[in-house]
Amino acid sequence: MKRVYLDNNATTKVDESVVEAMLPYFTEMYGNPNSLHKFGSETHKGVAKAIDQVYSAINASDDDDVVFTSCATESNNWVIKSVWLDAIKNGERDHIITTDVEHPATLSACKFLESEFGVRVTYLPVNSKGVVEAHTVKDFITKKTALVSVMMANNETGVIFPIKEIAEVAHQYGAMFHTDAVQAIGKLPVDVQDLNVDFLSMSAHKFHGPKGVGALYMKSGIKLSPLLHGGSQMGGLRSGTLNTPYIVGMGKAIELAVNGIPKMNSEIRRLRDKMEDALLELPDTFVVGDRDSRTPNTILISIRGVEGEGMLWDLDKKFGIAAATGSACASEDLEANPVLEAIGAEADLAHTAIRLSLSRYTTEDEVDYVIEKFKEAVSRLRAISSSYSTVKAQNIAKTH
Ligand code: 7TS
Repeated sequence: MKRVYLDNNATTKVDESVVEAMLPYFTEMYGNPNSLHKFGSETHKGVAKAIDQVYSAINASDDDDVVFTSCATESNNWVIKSVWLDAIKNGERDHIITTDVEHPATLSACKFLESEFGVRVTYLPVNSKGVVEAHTVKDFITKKTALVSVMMANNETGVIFPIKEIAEVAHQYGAMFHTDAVQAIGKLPVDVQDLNVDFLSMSAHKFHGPKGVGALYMKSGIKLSPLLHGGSQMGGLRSGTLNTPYIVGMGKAIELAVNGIPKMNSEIRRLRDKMEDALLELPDTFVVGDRDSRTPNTILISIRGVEGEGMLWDLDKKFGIAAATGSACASEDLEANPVLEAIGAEADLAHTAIRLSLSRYTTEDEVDYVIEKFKEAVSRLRAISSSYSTVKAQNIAKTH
């Protein structure tokens, strides 16, 4: 069976040249990059190159810090928990602002601080276009706000948030600003100096790098309490022997990802739009967020009258298509999904929200195949659900 992978917002395949760059660091150049001998200095060079690649990908200045972590979950947790330690527990402020559509890596850390330490957290809703606007942040921020954490692009919808404006609002009130840029790297230009963010999280496996390595950017002059105390690696901020092959892989991957942005915004955007236009020909469907305000690779399409799990099952098992649904279908679940709730999906009808996320490797042939099979799956599932409704209605009529 043909197989098409359209779940690139969950993870991506590792680029072959990234694997190539990593391989020697497992077997030939295995010295500890902090050792003083030649084995150490040659791996140290690989790490230094990766650091340069990350700095230049996000236009960090030489005085800023970029610390390699194991993933964005770690980077987000580090910021939120250290801000609590530094500015809330040992400081004057007691409030965090975030949005209710952040990844659980942010939301769960905030909820932990709320329940364990009584931190006040405001979870801002998205508007009908799936965006949190800067004026909404302004309505809730006070001089007691320690941190504003708003993602750069949403993983479910691809909707891009106005983080430059939000960072400005945060700074007007003396709060720090963090952005989870996991879904932005390789899809949008990310310039930390222009955006004026204090912290920025990323994860290599979202842009064709390996799993198990990420980074946290910290603006110069802003210091967080160390995440790991130990042998003083990474400037003492995150001790532990460096994961050299993965760091080298992340460096190569981010360089390729940034070079790939023009392709993402031309060819991949065209394929995404072609697929979106074709799928919207299905009656009772809509896509969340304006096309031009989304990352060029993402579609979250809501389909009335189809059950989400069934749709994913059909796509995967019958047609070999990998898609995702972070969002749910039945009314109880619908209420729990802030994205669908905000755009006003009716809670009394079954809605499926299927996420299709392309990568820079997605081809026209794959998109054509998905268009055809997606429509087939929706028609089949709608037919099943309407014949089920008819039988149910007949049975109810018989009992009266
Ligand atoms: N932040 C965002 C915005 C994400 O999309 C994800 C992963 C993470 C953080 C966590 O990244 P990790 O590397 O630490 O795991 N998002 C998804 C997704 O949308 N479906 O699967 C994983």
